[in-house]
Amino acid sequence: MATIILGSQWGDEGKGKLTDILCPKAQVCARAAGGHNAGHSIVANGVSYSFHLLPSGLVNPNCMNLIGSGVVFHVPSFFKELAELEAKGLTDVHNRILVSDRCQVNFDLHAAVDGLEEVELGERKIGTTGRGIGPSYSTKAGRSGVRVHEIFDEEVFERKLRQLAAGYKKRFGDLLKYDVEEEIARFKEYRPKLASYCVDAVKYMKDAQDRNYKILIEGANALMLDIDYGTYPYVTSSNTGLGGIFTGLAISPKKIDNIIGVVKAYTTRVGGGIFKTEDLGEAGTKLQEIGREWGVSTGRKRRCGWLDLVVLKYSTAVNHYTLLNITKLDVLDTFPVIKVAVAYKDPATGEELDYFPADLGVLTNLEVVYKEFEGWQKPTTAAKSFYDLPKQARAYVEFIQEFVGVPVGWIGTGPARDDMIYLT
Ligand code: 2SA
Ligand code: GDP
Ligand code: MG
Repeated sequence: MATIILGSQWGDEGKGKLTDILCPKAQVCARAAGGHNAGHSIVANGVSYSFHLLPSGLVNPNCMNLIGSGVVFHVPSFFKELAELEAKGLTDVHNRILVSDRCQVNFDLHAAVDGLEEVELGERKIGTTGRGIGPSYSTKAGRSGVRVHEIFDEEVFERKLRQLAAGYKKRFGDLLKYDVEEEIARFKEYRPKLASYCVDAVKYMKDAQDRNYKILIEGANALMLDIDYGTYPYVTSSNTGLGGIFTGLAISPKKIDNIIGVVKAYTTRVGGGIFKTEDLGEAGTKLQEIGREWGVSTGRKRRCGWLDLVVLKYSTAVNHYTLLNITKLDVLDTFPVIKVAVAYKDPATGEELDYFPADLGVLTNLEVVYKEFEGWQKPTTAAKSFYDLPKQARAYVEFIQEFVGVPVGWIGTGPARDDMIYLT
């Protein structure tokens, strides 16, 4: 059977931590989409780990890890991250990681183009991570990309990469600071080192399912950054929602036992784009500081604001969560009043909108309707069960659960592995 973990908001909800917690029950932990733009943090046995391209299941010594076909694969980051994990004492990571040979290769060329496209957008820039994610998925969709298996056909590989670089050179001219021959030379070193990690992931996943392995699928980014369902164009370039899991991993829908939506108890967003509940005042600053809201990959400050239940309901309608993990409840511990968005209102007519519209221009002019909760103003980190939580905190969690219509299975009360209340 397979369990899917998905970000329900704009990312950084704490997917990595839940993946690490559920991993001991799994034989395989797999990523389906995104690339090294992801940033998943785990704090286990006093050690902090950051995952970008690699699945978080690598912390668990008994779990195989797979980078699925839907991921855009940046080879230097792959080796760098493995080396960093080794340096932290995870010495066997090389034996527990596999890469689909159908992955698209994310070249340094793509990162250079990412930067130039952001410059072209000027004030309307997306605020990407600069990791070449958009250009990698663009070349994939444009059918000019290079797949991992092609790395091993030197002639084809070099021809295709030169062609790709020449195309971008035509578009950007001297603005493109990129030397294709240097990148080709680097791949001469990677090629022999990479071979042993590559697998036919369709075959691998079929065998794993035939053997009834427990598979844990770690979503990257989050639904509101999905290329089809997110706040387009301020999104990433993959399907970060449920759909991307199936295209990226060849998993049987019949094998899915749970789809877990990870929900931060407030909201954060990195980069540009609409964020109706963003708080640019004192509350936002306090959430940012207490929640330590800085990007794991780029170190950028995350924008902060209140939980938006209209977003969460929308996210549930797309991803069909069967369970929720509310995270970072402890960050709200000192707030006297906690606000939650329950609808949007047209200030001219008073009409309320209780769904998330496709046309974000419509949303821009609407006001947020908040429900206010009394804060609990007590620490929650030591709570071991739901009933250890202050009654105001329980009311907050129960309201979310009822509003969205999905049971809460876990509540995060701190960054460490042990700071989690189990309700399942
Ligand atoms: P991209 O680089 O093309 O995927 O950027 C497009 C948008 O997607 C957002 N995005 C993210 N948002 C939150 N967290 C992400 N991962 C890192 C983290 C981010 C970091 O965990 O902290 O370190 O800055 C992530 N990756 C992409 C991005 O901000 C753009 O809005
Ligand atoms: P992901 O991208 O969804 O895996 O989330 P990130 O790792 O980017 O960001 C979540 C951050 O919050 C990390 O620094 C985690 O260690 C931390 N974190 C996760 N759960 C909790 C929690 O319940 N409480 C607190 N205080 N921190 C948490
Ligand atoms: Mg993150």
